[in-house]
Amino acid sequence: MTVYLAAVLVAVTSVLLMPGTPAFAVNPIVKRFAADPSILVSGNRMYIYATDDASNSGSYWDSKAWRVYSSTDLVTWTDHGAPFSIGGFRWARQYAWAPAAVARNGYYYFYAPVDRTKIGVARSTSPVTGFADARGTALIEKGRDANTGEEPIDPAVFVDDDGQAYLYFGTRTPKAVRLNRDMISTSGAIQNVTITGATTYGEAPHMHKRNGIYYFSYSTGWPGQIHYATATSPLGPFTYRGVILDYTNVSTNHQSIAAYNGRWYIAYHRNGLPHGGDFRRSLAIEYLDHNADGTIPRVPQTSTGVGAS
Ligand code: FUB
Repeated sequence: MTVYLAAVLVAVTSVLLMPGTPAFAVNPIVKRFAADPSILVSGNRMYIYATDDASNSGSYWDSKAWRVYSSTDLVTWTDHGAPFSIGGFRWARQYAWAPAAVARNGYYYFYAPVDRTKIGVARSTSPVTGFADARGTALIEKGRDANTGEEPIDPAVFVDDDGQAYLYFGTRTPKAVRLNRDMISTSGAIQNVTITGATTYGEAPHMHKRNGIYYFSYSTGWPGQIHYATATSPLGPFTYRGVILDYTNVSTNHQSIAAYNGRWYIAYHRNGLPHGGDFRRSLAIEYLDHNADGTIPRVPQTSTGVGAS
């Protein structure tokens, strides 16, 4: 090694090891364009399922595959590639949009909106590969099912402590329906989720529960903030409580909230890589706190992210 190279190495190492200084920017968490994060915690890992913006045309959200990443320290992320693609649903053609995943019954279930009109479900014994269409038909389909709303997209799955699972989805009017224990069929009617207060619902529904309170979060529109509303039941009615995340620097906003190793986190997307934009978004993650009264303070959008300081 030359003297010059050795000097550079020493300088870089001393900066990285400076106490109290973030070792590096964690956000965006991966260097490939991806969006619409959905967190799944399984075993000792956090998985993030995402829309693959790197393989779209750059002028629309028209990619045909999804992406999955995982980490144990939330700093170093493994790219597991595409867990599933549109071709896995023989009845779907295009638009691999915001997915969601859940572990249950010894399987991983992957819920995915396609064609802007349907939500399908695939199943695997692995969280990152081997997913196959679990039904052969859409789980939710506009035109077939009553009350899907104009655009049944953005699935979010929540399993309550009593074992009852719920699927949330929808644009402009939030929708919810019970899932059977098999996680691949619905039970009862699709309901509207009602939220009272000074808020608007756009898309990106998400549910988390803490201390018996049901937190329904969502994007307000295009562009959107992430708002949240609370209830004492998973189907509401919900009362608007406030802003979790402000507008980002892209036209959409989409969040996922989960607890991991004793802390709460929010994953979302924004323009964070060179040549990024509305259709070339990047994944970010931040800490999310709950105040003593159960309210959620607004989350700052950082470059340092979590775990690195
Ligand atoms: O990625 C396509 C769409 O953009 C998602 O379905 C919405 O949530 C918005 O983020």
